[in-house]
Amino acid sequence: ETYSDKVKRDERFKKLEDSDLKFFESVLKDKNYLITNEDDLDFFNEDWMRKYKGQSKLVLKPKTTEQVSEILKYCNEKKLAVVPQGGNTGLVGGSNPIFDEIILSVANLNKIRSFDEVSGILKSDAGVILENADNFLAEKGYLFPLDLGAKGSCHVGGVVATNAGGLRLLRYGSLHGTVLGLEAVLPDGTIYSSMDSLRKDNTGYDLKQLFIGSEGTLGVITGVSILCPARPAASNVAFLAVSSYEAVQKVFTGARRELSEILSAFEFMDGTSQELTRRYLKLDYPIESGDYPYYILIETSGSNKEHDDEKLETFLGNAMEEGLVDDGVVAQDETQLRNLWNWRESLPEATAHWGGVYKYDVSLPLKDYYKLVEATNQRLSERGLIDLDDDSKPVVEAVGYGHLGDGNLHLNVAVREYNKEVEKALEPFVYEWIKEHKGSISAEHGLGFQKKNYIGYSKSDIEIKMIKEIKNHYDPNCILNPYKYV
Ligand code: FAD
Ligand code: 2HG
Ligand code: ZN
Repeated sequence: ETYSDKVKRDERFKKLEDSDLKFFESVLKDKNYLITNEDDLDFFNEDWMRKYKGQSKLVLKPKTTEQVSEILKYCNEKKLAVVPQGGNTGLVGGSNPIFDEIILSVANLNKIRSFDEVSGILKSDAGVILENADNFLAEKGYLFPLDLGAKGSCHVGGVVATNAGGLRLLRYGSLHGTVLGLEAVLPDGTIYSSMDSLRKDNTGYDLKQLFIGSEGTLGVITGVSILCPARPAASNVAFLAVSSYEAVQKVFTGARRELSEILSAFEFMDGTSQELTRRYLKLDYPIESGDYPYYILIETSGSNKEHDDEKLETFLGNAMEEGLVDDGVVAQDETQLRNLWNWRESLPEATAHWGGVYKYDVSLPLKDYYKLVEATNQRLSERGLIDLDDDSKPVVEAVGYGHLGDGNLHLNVAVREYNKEVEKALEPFVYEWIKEHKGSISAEHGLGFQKKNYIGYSKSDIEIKMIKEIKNHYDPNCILNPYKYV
């Protein structure tokens, strides 16, 4: 994408000069912590989907919170725009510059600070990779209360900045509940810290909440304190084929009732998302009889394998008997369990590798959850834009999957190339449809650059005004992540 038709560079921002580079070198004390080489800059300028690309000439990789503070203070005084970046796995173009903003990567803030084995409180630098944090916790018998397909690259700070939801929100809740404290640097260099907060603390405004989901627009998160649950000793995964959306909803209510406290994930996938995954991974369907309109992945996590197995068996037996589930597999060992999760976690790649993808990350009341995929397919068919096997059509497939247990659908329109006609067919149609059905235009990925003009579909004028007031108070020069949703 080019941005010239969407947004203009704000000329209040200063352009980078040699004197600025000299200052940053003096702060970071090592040339390796500044990236200025064109080839190396590419990774930071471009997003995971290769959809958004900026032209930053500088990446800064500080090692300490104090260095972040010195950098921001200077940028604020000089009016140099800055994009905070974590693992760069965000899906809304929020982590990349639009023009020549400086990229402030927290990747070198990568130490676990402490872990309390009694309370389960983990204190970590923001740049620790999620999977590394979870592996550290695994050794102590604990679990990071969030898991997602990008765990090998995304950061603890990045997921907090986006308020990512992921695969087990159903069980462990949102980061708004599990994050106990944060350390963040404000645009003027002030270091805010609530890292020592305990589980309960009703002493005025809960300021950390402002940063959770702020998408790098209010401050740079440098530390996270988070409450971690005990790692479940027993896990089960079942992969089920279902013939109607009506039955999917019944399986969900049944799972909540019968699996109750051991239910830890309830993931939905439509048949066409499976077909794209099959073609992408070049593997057979997990369920040999293949080709059903809907699939569900259910995970249980508990402390007693026998008890969990029995509960799951009874639940699945009942669902089969009632004709809700047509076929299914239950992982028999750790490898099969991992394979079923890998299949599910490959969906974002499977929809993105055809040339491009339009992603819509939506919250909807469950009764309307899948209707959006049907309405989108109908619209693209009416316009003659879609065909799985005809390479002359721009759209490969419009598929739906997501965290049904949280009412979160991922509508993915896989395209052979980014195409204005397809974009016009999709937007604002999708956003209008969501608003009409009382949904949210972003359940978990945020607004970033992609949805900057659409916030009004999910927030009222008063809410938008309050958001702008907070932004203007803490970042009056608007140096942090400009051109994005605020
Ligand atoms: P980045 O992509 O680098 O940044 C994301 C945003 O946060 C940007 O606006 C950036 O400016 C800001 N930011 C990053 N770090 C900081 C910081 N330290 N301080 C201030 N601002 C910061 N999301 C879900 O919610 N659920 C999923 O299940 C899920 N699965 C995914 C699967 C795949 C394969 C991929 C590629 C992405 C997935 N995502 C999912 C998207 C999700 O937003 C990111 O993976 C994650 O939240 C971003 O973390 P990150 O460290 O890569 O942040
Ligand atoms: C997931 O649930 C992620 O896998 C990505 O949130 C969703 O690809 C998407 O649209
Ligand atoms: Zn998701």
